[in-house]
Amino acid sequence: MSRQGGVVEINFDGLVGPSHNYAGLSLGNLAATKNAGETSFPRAAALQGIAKMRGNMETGLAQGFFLPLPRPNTGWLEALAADASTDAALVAGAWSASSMWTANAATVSPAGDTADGKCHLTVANLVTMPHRSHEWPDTLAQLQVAFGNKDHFVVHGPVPPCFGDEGAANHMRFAPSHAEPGLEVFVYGRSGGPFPARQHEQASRIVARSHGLERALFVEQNPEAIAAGAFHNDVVAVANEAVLFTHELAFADPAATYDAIRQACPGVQVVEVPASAVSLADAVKSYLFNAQLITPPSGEMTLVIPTESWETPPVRSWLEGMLASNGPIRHVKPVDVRQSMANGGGPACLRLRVVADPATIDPRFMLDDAKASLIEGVVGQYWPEQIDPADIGEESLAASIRLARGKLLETLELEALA
Ligand code: SUG
Repeated sequence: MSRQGGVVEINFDGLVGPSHNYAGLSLGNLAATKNAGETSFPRAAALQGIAKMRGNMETGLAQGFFLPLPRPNTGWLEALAADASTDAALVAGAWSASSMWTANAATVSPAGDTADGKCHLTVANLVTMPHRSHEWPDTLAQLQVAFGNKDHFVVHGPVPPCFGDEGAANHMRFAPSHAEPGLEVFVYGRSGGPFPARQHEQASRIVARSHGLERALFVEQNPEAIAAGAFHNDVVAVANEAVLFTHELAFADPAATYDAIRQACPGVQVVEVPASAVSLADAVKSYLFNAQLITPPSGEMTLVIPTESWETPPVRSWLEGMLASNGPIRHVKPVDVRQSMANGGGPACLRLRVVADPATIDPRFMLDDAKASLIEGVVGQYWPEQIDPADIGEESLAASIRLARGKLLETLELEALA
């Protein structure tokens, strides 16, 4: 499908913010917990993310981006009556750059799937994790600008807070091709052993109803997968057009899930990785399924995986076998997003998919080579090189983080979102 004109899939990546750090705030996210207290490298993190976007643009895909949110969020800390003397974790939460994982920004239903023929977006409330629960107001403000064209988009506020909603990370879409009407599959959790099930069934149903979906399915995540560290379904499964790439243990009832998908969307092919080839532990550690499964204009479906997957021997041998077979996934492309990976965010976490005509989106949120270079320039000059978790809360660092974001907004002519 051509990049110019018409309805295509656009990946909106989160630019990694200048406060990127390893505070270990996400219970159930094994990488984030393991790396708690490590020194982070915000500048390198942001450049890795931009390099990933450039790689996808080179294959001919349309690319957009979202801005980092204002951090530290002092208004949130004031509302909680918290400071470093009372609760260091809340202070770290106010500094978190977690909005970079835009798969959690919103749930998106393309125009072809909805009753009113418009593309609907619901900002995710992210209520399960305190450090993520204050993202939505600023994310919503951004969505309202980027998708402000009311002839084509409807932007919804969050699902009421008693129901946890994590956005597109627990949502898949199947269609013969992106521009055609599709089936939307919402994956919710009921229990996750020692870890929280972040996506609630009611939240999924509320989103589906308010988007006016013609075809929707609701399926349960395997509690064993959540307990193994798959805090979002996109850690164990990914869909693209008529292909589901999934771990055998992703869903509570895999056979019934595949059948229901195939029944509602005939022609779907399931590429299932058995636990005997890649254990759940290796799937979570390597983030094999947190890949971007993309269809470049060549039509040859490509799996954009984190380097860590390629370096995990059972995963690599499974992928090599897959490539040698005649399956629907024709290419595998490793990318280095190590800074994000160390917080449990792979290539798929870093992007929100929107199926729409790029011409209907505010052009300030669309990326091309020249703009990528401009952003790299601002990152190179203003993003902190490193952050030690002990620096969190320091006023001089806060000032440089604010300055960095301000310079980015100025460069992109998006000061209105200051
Ligand atoms: O919510 N990590 C994020 C990672 C999100 C990944 N997204 C998807 N799977 N779509 C999270 O757990 C770590 C931040 C910290 O611990 O400081 C964090 O928020």
